[in-house]
Amino acid sequence: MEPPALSALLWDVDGTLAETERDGHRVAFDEAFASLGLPWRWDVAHYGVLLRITGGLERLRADLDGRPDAPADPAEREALARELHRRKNAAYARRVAAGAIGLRPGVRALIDEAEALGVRQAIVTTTSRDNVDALLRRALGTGWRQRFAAVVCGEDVTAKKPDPEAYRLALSALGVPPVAAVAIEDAPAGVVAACGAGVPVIVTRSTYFPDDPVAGALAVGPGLHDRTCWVPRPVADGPQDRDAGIGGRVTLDDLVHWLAAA
Ligand code: XBP
Repeated sequence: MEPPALSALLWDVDGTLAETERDGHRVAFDEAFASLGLPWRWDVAHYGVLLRITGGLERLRADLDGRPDAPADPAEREALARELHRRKNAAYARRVAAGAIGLRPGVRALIDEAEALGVRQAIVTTTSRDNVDALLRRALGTGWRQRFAAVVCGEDVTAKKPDPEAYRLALSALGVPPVAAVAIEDAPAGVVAACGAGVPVIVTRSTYFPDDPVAGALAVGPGLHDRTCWVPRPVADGPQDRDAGIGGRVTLDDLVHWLAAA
């Protein structure tokens, strides 16, 4: 039987391309609070709870709603949330440009392999466009945008993940049916979004979502750099690229086999 065609890879950003949350966005939110003289800080554990809300602005709104020392007037509270978010994104971009956050191991190799084999790629994220640009400019160089056929960000959608809108937009920009694509995600909201658009999805576990239920995923594993511990197991040993683990890295072939098995 012919293996299923894989025409597109759809990449989530935060947690999947890079571990951006704990030492990137979280710290940048704290910088934004401090820059306005606010005493609020989001520690590592509290940020994990807040991360269940997708979108940094939405996260700020939810936090401010529960703070007795936040402005009571809704318009004032909204203006403060927007100013904090603007400052947070600027602080995040500075951190990333300074080299604080790199791609997760195995990511670069799969991007390169997909490109070499003519598999089109898209970014599908609920984060802001400037944050994606800061991260990928630093990781892939100034020409990073040419490597992706579509880049769907938080500004492009009316509803963020877990809503499937971002995935639907990417599919229509690429002109591929959902079953010819594979999404790579780390968080339950992203898996729900991909599944909602009918896109098969694999999960690379991340710091903040180490064992959350991800029903409907094709395969789940610790990262793209190491084929050991994936469920289901990849078929054969993978290539030993520079940053690969002992079992070799996850390849496009693995994705095709997982698709076929589904
Ligand atoms: C992750 C998010 C984002 C970031 C913060 O998106 O939910 O909100 O945490 O970025 P994804 P912004 O996993 O889809 O990449 O402040 O720009 O929203």
